[in-house]
Amino acid sequence: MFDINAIRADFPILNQKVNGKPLVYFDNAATSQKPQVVIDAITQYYSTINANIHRGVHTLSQLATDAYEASRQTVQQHINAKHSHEVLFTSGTTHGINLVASGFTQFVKAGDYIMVSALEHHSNIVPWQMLCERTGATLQVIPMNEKGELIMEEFDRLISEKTKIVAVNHISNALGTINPIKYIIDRAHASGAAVFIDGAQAAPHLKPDVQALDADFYAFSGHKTCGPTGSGILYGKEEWLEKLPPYQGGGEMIKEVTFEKTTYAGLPHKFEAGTPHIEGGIVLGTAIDYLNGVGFDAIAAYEQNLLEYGNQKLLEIDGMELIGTAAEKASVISFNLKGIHPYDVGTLVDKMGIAVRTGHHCAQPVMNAFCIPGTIRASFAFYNTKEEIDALVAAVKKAQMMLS
Ligand code: 7TS
Repeated sequence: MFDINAIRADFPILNQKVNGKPLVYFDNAATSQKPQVVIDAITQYYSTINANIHRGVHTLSQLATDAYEASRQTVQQHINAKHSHEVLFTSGTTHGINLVASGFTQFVKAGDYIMVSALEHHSNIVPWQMLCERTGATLQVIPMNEKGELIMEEFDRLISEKTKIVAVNHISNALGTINPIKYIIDRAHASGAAVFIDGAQAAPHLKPDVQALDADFYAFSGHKTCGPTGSGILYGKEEWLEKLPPYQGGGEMIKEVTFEKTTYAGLPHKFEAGTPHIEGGIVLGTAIDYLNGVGFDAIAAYEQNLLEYGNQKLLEIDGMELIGTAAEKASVISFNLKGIHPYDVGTLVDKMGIAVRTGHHCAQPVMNAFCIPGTIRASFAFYNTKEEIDALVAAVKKAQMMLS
């Protein structure tokens, strides 16, 4: 375990009042807060080495390039990728999914299947639907049970040699379910399908080992992992990245351009057209170093403790309905109060300084499966406390009184 007061002191934003009340930030699944080292690293970059990368002979350009490539190596080590050129900088998870779904056009034909799960965020549904529309393939969906767990027997039944790629999240954003991705990857590989893991909600809570998982692709967003907005990572196995076509054309992704024909640069540059989010890429490395300094084992243990406490305390409220009660869960609690619209609760608790997300959480199919318009979602990070959960419970009770 770690010193929670020291951790909280790393996050300047937490030390303020919102609507006259101490801020309780429970919208971490939407975006995480940033520690001072990350905020400082942004200023440091622009104050000392700002230059375009991979193209200047001048010193600043080389320093910026070195910092960018050092960050790529930080990420490579963090996720245990075999090669640093398997680590692509993106603008976030959505970008990574679109890059792969677009590239898969040439590997998919009418009659094939693309598989997603009932628990996906819209960004891990829509690009695959678009792929189906382009190719005539059909979308298959791994269903879930009433606890919000994927039904593996159905997955086993659905998958076939016609399934070209299985795209699932590691952790669900709407319910917090941790999915059995190792099982899914191994079973999909046995029938010849590639696997894309949407790690947007996992990367803030755990250290993915892409080689141990044997994932073909693994994507996450910098802004959910204490890093800058607009930064992200797409890991792809070398053999897949070699096979996939470039996603965007432009500067820095070419070997040679003539009007007759262009040849492309090697990995990772083939997928990094144009001037990237240089500071974002560099500072994402700072964020990952920070999280590793705190320690993912400590983070997981602490957050599980918050989850248990939150479940227990929220269930003491009359009319409480927890949505998503999977056996394996990350620190996300989605809930509703009987007879009250989630939006009304969210609005009232905000007046009491508490930030939660309400609505469908960009996972409308999940809400449809539970026949609800949305939920109130409290998503905890390692810098949250039990006292903050107490404040949430008190605020929800107060909102309930005002609304009933
Ligand atoms: N996949 C999952 C599982 C997500 O939770 C999100 C964002 C995305 C993909 C997209 O990430 P982006 O960084 O490219 O936008 N999820 C949420 C959320 O739960 N609340 O706000 C954003």
